[in-house]
Amino acid sequence: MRRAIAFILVTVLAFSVAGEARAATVSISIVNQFAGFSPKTAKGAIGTTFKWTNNDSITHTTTQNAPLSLWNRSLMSGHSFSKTINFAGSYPYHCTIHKNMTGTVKVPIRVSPSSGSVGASFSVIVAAVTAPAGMVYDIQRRKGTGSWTAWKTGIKAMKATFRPASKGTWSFRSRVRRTSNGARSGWSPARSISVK
Ligand SMILES: [Cu+2]
Repeated sequence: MRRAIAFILVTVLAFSVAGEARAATVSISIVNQFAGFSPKTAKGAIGTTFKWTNNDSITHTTTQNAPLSLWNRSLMSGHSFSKTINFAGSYPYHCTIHKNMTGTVKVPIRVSPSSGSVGASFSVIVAAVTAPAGMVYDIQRRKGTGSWTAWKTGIKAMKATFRPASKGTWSFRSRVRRTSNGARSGWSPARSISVK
């Protein structure tokens, strides 16, 4: 019974987290070919919709870098394009017309709760959805300021459970990867938990 209640609580929490994130929109202005994108680095939680608006008088594109190539849209003056990013990661993009115009969208991993005891369960949330066909998630972790090591590689689930066996600070980061060609996002901004 306690286990069932815990499961329901975790499920409700996971859905509320995803729902919250999905509602958010982060706006990015395409200023001009010299000033580029503003902000140059945009950050939003898993499920955030990033919205580019071309505020210049000429056409620009927002094009996620190959080989991952998650989006590519040409925008005439005054037009907008929205893209919801459901996976934690770091996504460099550019304008194909003006090579100096570059930007990055950053989506941090999410860990919950932020602190707890040895043996407790922590949720490590990497996405708002099960990985689409042909895509997987990789998660790395590190203890304290140690080196990053692979923890979960090639998973489809949107989250994983971590049960620390020792005290200290544990950090996590993740990315999305296309299995057919190995194309991948950069690592997400990391998040940490404190194990007491
Ligand atoms: Cu441009």
